[in-house]
Formats: sequence, structure tokens, C-alpha cells
Amino acid sequence: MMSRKCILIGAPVDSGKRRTGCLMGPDSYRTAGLAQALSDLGHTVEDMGNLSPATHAAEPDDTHLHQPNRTIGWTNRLIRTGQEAAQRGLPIFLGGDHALALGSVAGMANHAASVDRPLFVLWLDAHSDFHTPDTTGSGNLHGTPLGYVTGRGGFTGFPVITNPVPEENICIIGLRSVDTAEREALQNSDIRFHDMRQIDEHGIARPLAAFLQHVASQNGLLHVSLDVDFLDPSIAPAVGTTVPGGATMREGHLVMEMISDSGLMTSLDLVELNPFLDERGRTAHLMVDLTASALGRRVFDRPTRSFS
Ligand code: B3U
Ligand code: MN
Ligand code: MN
Repeated sequence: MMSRKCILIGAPVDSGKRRTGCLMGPDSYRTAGLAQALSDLGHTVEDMGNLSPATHAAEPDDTHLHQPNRTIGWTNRLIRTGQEAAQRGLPIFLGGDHALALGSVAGMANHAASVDRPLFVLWLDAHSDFHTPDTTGSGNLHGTPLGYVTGRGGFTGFPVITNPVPEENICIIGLRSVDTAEREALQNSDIRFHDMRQIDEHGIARPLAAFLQHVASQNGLLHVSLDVDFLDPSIAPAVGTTVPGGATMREGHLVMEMISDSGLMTSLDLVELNPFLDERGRTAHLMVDLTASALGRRVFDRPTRSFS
């Protein structure tokens, strides 16, 4: 396993939905020992502390969207900070809710363009987060990052997407809660998506291995966005939107170990942890353990297994 420079970026974004608490996420990961876990694996760790949103206008009162301007402020901040960090190491965005990914992914897309490589995105989530401000029924912008970074319209006031992520470069795994508008948009898109039914029938390794091989064949950079609700709420209760029937602990670790084996991951989001809802830190600890698996922690060092 290659030794990496991991750059922790605290992004206490809490504007992406109405239920608050995700702002405590970054400090919860720190308390659960994230930096130590990474340095125990031989990585160097830099912690940039907790960011705050860029200056933004007051919230309008004539919109169905929840706190759009604060999310615009966060997006501006995270694009800039993320892009700068990616030149120096492997950014790990400590959320914060999934609205942080409007900025993290857009920043990584700018970075990828600057080094002339394509960006690929692995989205581990119960939800597809492919809404636009026009299609969201809830008005919660944590449901829109994939819509934003692929260049869908309607994101008035947000930074203009200069390097849209091609739909065919995105793979979503873990789906089990998709709105009607999103389902249609997804089915008409080139995004690869895998719901729990598919995972139950064929296993989680097969679609992931196919995607990782594709990324490798294109010499791509890989951004991984891990939403706590990818996991089953019985093992990861600290999330506002619990959806039963999620990934097991073993599936979660397998996904992360395969990502690590591939050597492809260049940035990571840890999102939607709401420590206010946790049970004695177990969700925070699990997210730290999964991050460790993605960065080389193993039971045994054994030759990489091929899944083809
Ligand atoms: N698709 C719904 C629900 C949702 C999306 N992301 C989460 N929940 N966490 C929406 O509000 O857009
Ligand atoms: Mn999400
Ligand atoms: Mn989700």
C-alpha cells in the first residue's frame, strides 16, 4: 500500500436539509480517532480544521429551497479549498451533510481538468442525489449534488460548473430510496446505478469491480462519496434519513478494501453523519474503520484477488 498524504478538511455543512446536527460530524470523526487510524497505516495526516462558508447573501424568503445561499457559500469555499488540497495530497472531506459534495466534487473536477485526467465518481448512498433546484420536492439541497456536478440546469447563483462530470463517469451503489423525478432522470442518463435488489442477486463486488476496471482503463482520478445511509441503519444509526435494507458491515468493508486494492482513490467524502443521533459513537467509529479499510487496513496482507 502506497503511503499517502491525507488532508482532513472539516466541512460542517448543515444547510442541505432541515434536520440539523451534521455540523458536529468533523469533530466526531476526530474524536473517533480518524487521524491516528490513518497514521497507524503509514500515511501522513494534515488536518486543515473546520472551514466556514464563503461570504453569501441572506436567505431569500420567496423560495421552496432550504438555505440556498448558505449552500452557495459552502460550495464556493469547498471548490477552492478542495482544488488547492488536491494538488498536495488526498483530500478527505469530513461532513457535514451531502450538500458539501456540490463543492467537493466540483473542486475535484477542476483539479482533474488541470492535470488533464478524467474524474470518476463512486456514489455510495441509499439515494441518488440527482435532483436540481427545479425538481426537488423537499427543497433539500443535499439531494442535488450529482445534478449540479453533471451540469444539469437550475442552479441559479451557484458557481458555474466549468468541468461537468460526464454521466458515464459516475457509478451509484446502494440505491433504495429514489423519487419519481429522479428515477426518470436517472433512467434517461448514462449514470451507472445499482440498487439493493441487484446487490442481493449478484453481490456488491461485481458492479464495483467493473467500474474500478473502467476507471483504471481511462487513467482516471476517483472521488468516493460515502453517505452514512449507504449502510444499514442497524449498524449506522447516526443519520437523519434512515432507510432500512442497507449495506452490511461486511459489504461496507469489502467495498472499501476493493477501492484500496485498486489504488485509484484520490479523494473521499464522509457525509451525513449526525452525531446527535449516534449511539455511543458507533457510527462515527464505523465510518473511521471504513476509511481505514479504504486506505489499506487489512486482516492479512494477501495477494489481491481478481473478481473478473
Ligand atoms: N430524494 C429526497 C430524499 C433524500 C435525498 N438525499 C437524502 N434524502 N438524504 C430529497 O429530499 O431529495
Ligand atoms: Mn446522499
Ligand atoms: Mn442518502
